[in-house]
Amino acid sequence: MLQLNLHRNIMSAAGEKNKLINGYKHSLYESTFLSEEELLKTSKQFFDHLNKRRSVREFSDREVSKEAIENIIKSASTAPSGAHKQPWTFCAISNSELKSKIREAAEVEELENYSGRMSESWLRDLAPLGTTMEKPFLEAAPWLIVIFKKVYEFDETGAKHNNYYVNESVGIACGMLITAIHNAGLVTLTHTPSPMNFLTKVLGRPSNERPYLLMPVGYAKNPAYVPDIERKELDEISQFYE
Ligand code: IYR
Repeated sequence: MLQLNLHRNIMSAAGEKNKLINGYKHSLYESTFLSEEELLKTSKQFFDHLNKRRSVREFSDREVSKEAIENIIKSASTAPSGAHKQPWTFCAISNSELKSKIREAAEVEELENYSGRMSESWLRDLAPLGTTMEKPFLEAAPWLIVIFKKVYEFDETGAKHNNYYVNESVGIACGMLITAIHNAGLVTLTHTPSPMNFLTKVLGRPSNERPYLLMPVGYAKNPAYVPDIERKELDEISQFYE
């Protein structure tokens, strides 16, 4: 079997659209080869663009179309995942009643968090960001996206199969979601009401899904203010081994 496939690989000359590798169909990767000049230009432009992203807590009531949200979710779902299981569900909510229910339940948990569950040093660390137990953005933003991680899947017989590297996979997808939101000229913040099991209930999610993050999405209020904070310098966040 293996030999046969090796033979096939040799037979399929470089550049063919499709070929079998170990018996599995593979297709040609369409790579973009940039000149060094283009590489530096595009990587710098992308950094400058992403460096403008901020977590914004004040939203405009301007609507955002469902189609834009769909494109953003599709972008996030291009993320790599353990064994390509894509262990995520993005729940997009524009329904006002549901948003109010979510706000109400989130604030119940946040009241506990801010009045005892979080340590003094945690509260001190959050003080410059101005976060409180009040979460008006959960009603003000036109959309809430709640990301669920799928810890396991059911097969056709109903048997459970665990997914792999679920936190890593969903974390990467959320990073890409944030990037897509920013790229669309919209804003978000990562809201982590804790514990957030109430989201499973409010949204009627199945037993194999666990809430992972909640992101309000919309246009920033005009004007909106964000904390005056700095990002770490390259030499603080990287180490090169050449
Ligand atoms: N989950 C709370 C507290 C909170 C925690 C961290 I770490 C933040 O960076 C911001 C907030 C909240 O969402 O308010």
